[in-house]
Amino acid sequence: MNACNSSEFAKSKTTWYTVGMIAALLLCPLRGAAQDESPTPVQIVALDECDPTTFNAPTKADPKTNPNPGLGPDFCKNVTLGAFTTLQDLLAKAGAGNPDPNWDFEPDTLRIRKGTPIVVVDQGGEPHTFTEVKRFGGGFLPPLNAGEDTAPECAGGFSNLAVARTRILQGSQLQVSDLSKGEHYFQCCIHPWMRVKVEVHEHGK
Ligand SMILES: [Cu+2]
Repeated sequence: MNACNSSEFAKSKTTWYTVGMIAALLLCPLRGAAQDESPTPVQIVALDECDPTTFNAPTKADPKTNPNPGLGPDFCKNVTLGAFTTLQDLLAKAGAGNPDPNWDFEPDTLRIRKGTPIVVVDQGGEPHTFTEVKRFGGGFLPPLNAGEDTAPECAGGFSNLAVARTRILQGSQLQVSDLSKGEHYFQCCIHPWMRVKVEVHEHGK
């Protein structure tokens, strides 16, 4: 009787042990897969308050009908709630070295683990670029540079494929992945005071 019970107990124990092992084998790969999942991207937003009326005026000046030429139709989408900056004010402020702070990337500094993608979303009304530069500098439109030299990475504007690739249109986004460990500098090649420093550190630290 005792032997029988002991045998039953051992059998039961073995069964549960087996079930446990199978469960562990099933669960372990899942845990492993979960750990290997790509990290959640972090977001940067591009903001501006472009005034559709002055930005979208025809590019060709006409003293009578178009004294303040703009950048052409549909350049600026109406996204702000009346807090517009006219094209003329934007140019005047930037030219004086006092650029409009409402043209901005947020946050200004980002600390991420290596492997974390960055998604830059243009929530402003006009196009921007998110271009990596070795050192912050001017953009490709000298009137907006306040005398600062154009950063070499911005040279040529959108005729430079490398710059065009970093363009972000209104309502769209750009993903930046695989940044190496260390500090990275990004700026808008149109509005060069829009700047972000990204610090990439090793996984687990
Ligand atoms: Cu910009």
